[in-house]
Amino acid sequence: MKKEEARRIKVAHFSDLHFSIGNLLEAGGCFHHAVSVAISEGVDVAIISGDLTDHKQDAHSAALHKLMQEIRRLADHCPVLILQGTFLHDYPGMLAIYRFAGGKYPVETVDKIGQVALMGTQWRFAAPGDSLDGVRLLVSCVPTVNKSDLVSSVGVEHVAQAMGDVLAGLMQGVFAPQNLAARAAGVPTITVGHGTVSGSLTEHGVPMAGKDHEFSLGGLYAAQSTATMLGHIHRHQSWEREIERFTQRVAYPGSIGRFHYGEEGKKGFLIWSIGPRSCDFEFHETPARVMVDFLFDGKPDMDWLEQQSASCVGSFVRVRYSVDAELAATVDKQAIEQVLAEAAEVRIEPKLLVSQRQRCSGISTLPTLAEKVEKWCESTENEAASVVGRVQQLATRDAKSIAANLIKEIINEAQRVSRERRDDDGHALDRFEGPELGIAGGAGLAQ
Ligand SMILES: [Mn+2]
Repeated sequence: MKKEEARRIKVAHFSDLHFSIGNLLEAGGCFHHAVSVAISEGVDVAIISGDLTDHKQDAHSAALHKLMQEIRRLADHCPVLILQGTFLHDYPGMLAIYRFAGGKYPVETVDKIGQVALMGTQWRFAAPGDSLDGVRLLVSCVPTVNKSDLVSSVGVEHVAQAMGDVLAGLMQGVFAPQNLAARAAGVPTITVGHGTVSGSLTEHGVPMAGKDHEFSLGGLYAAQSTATMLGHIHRHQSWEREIERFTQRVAYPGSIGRFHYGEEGKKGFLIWSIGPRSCDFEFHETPARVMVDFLFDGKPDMDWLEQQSASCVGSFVRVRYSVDAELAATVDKQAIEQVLAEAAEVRIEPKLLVSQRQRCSGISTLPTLAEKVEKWCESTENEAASVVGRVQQLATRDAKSIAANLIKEIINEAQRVSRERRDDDGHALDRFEGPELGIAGGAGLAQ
């Protein structure tokens, strides 16, 4: 047990920083806070599991400058390991520049599958079967894998499945033997990956079902590392398994800040404590912005919005509503902004419902209303015989006489049906009269 305690290592795990000019305040503030906490907690190592930037950044971008400053602060405190995230975010080749952040300790970047060992305070790439002498920590890395490499070998239709199989095979076949050796030698082990675990939940609460994802929990556990640190999904979540006093944990810290409306849950990062046979982590919340979503089915209810305004001070508020296109102009967007004037941002997103119209060519050239209605009936599959008559009634008679006429029609129809049944069945349906239809007083209206 003493040996286990002696070999424990404290690791800060950050992910999905998404630095960009648009995200600068959020990413900058949250990551600065996280780095400060990690330093004051005295972590031995820092790992960033991908998506450091939101997209390709110019070398002189203020966002990249701020990110490099924070990596430098980390590297002045401990060794740093950075994993390739989604290519759209960590643009191919961008990772290499983080090594030049400077600092007392090395910053290593990994964009290929493989293992990295921490010797003292230096990172070394490790091959299967390498000696574990002097190794403080063994990290198996599964960065974003280029799917196009797989397409050529297995064909497009098998790529999704093949990806999972290839990675699971890799973890079990290549990483596991070295991790088991490390466990026997008392060396803590980590797997770092960027991708989706089947069955995980997105930040919007959507379960990622199916098998076309990079990772399965079983595949990750099969790597036999103690801690599995993941990036890609922006919602914090974790899993654990204990077999024969060997505890494995898998966790996403989630994104460092809140970058989109509708993202649920707290934002933060993890500080792990990892031994050769067990691990644990603590979630540390970052001061991510508060984003509020209001959704109206129809025009926004201004009185209700006014009641909410006090709780929206300093928040990012999105107001969404769906109205008929004809009514769009009647929604006063300025009034919404005024009601929520103390919010940090108000985003108004109308959804216009466009009514479906069917063309009825030639209708405008017909001389009389009756003919127009008849044409309309044809193209909308209505019964012209009854509709045209009704339209003529509308034009020539008053409401009371139209109603009386209708009631008379209904009674006549009911009596006709009743007579027919009597003829058919040979006996009377004695209660099938006017009053049964709820129009007892109707006769009084008849002319
Ligand atoms: Mn991401």
